[in-house]
Amino acid sequence: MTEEERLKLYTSVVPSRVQKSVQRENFNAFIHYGLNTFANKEWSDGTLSPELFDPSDQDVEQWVKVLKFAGAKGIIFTAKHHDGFCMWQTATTDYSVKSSPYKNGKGDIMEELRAACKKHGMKLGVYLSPWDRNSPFYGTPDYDDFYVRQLKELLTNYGEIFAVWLDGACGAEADGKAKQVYDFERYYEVIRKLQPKAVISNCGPDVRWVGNEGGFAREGEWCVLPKLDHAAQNIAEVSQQTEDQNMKSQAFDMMGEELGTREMLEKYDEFVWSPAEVDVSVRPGWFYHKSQDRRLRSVNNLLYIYYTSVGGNSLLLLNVPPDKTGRINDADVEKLVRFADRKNAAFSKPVAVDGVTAPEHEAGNKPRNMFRAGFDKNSFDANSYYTPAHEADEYAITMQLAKTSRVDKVQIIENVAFSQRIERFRIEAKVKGEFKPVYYGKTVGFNRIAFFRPVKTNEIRIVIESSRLKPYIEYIGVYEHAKKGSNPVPPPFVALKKAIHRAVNRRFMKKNTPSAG
Ligand code: FUL
Repeated sequence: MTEEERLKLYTSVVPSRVQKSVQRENFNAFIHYGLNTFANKEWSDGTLSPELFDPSDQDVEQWVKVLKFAGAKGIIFTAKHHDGFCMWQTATTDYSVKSSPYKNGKGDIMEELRAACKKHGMKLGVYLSPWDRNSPFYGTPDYDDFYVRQLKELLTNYGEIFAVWLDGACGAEADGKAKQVYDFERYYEVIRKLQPKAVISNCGPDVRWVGNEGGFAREGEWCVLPKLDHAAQNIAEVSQQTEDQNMKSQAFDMMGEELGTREMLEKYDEFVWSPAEVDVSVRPGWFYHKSQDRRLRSVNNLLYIYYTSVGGNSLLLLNVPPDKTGRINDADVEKLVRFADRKNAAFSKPVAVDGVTAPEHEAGNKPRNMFRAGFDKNSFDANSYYTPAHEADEYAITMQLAKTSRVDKVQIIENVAFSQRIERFRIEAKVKGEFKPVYYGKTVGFNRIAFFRPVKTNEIRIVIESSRLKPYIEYIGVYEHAKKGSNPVPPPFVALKKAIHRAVNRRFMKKNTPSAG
């Protein structure tokens, strides 16, 4: 295949309908809540008494209000974590809220959440851990039936579900149980049938785990990736079991710096659309622990995670765990409110663009389309965009601002109905009659927030230095510096932490690579 044929192949890969729906609203909240909360545990072993589940002031509506204020569009709830304790009225096991003192065994947190989400216009998703440390079926051929029964209850009785999050963690061997081989294909089928609009995340075909739980998004993030086994992607141990998969994991390193580059794609012939999701907790743990009340992420850190994930062609799934009262703790509420205030302020001063010059456009798809008034970042409009008439080595788009402003952010959105194309770009600002670079970027995709030190200017130029065939751009937003601190500074040690991640990963790969012969 020629290079051009390959580029045509890559750019023929586009998001599915369900994938588009989460990419437009790409900030969701994660809720880890269950028996662990009451036992001060992260991974309890399935033997804790249901009696422990006894929140003193259960208020699901408070969760929804706080998370909505923070800007989340959906909530993914741990209906069942690894301990097997079910937070809904299930017929599949007694290890559930039914056996707890909460509302005399009549409570159903999933149902309460459904009602609260509906009331406040929040989307609801479920996390149903495949690993179950309580189920007597675990490790036997009957487990899949049991799991599917649970899935069916959750996907039938609680209204529209926007995401099903399949966790890959599994420590069954440590429990002395046989390793369960999950029939993921069967789970996918059930989900597609019962909730056709839901995305299947993590160990699923629609949304890919970014590869770490530390809030690190990649600087260059691609959605077009080689077609690989989704189920294996997150289960490090499982994906290392067979030689075949081992080969794949070497080339396809989940923690690696950049996936989906031309060099990488060259080795493959089949490709899929696979957006990354950054899942991270506001606290050190996924569940609430009182001892961590003073160890929450800083507002700057939360903002940095937001800018680099939501603004880095990734989804963000931010975990906020309720405490033993059944409410989100004041410490977390305060943090989220400050985070939301800073984020809202940061985007409160869009700068109007008066004139734009760009390479000659394809008929109908003029540069003005990128700046149309009233653009709603959350609604997908595949029919309005700018694209040049011809292929070129470089594409420069120059914007004359309505007034000289202190600019500190530019947002760019590619029209992903034409796939993801931009590989490298820079942003320049005209200062004293000359263009000076203020930002160098790699990918754009469904959202790029380019942030930099404020620069006083009346003209901004975006130079696309490399693209997979010509770019299709749906939106460009220029923002004025709103107030001090509205842009985050990279948290300390970010480079060091990334280097550690890479080293750990290299060691892991080395250890798990079968020696020749
Ligand atoms: C991991 C789990 O083991 C953690 O407890 C948490 O649920 C996290 C989101 O995924 O695999």
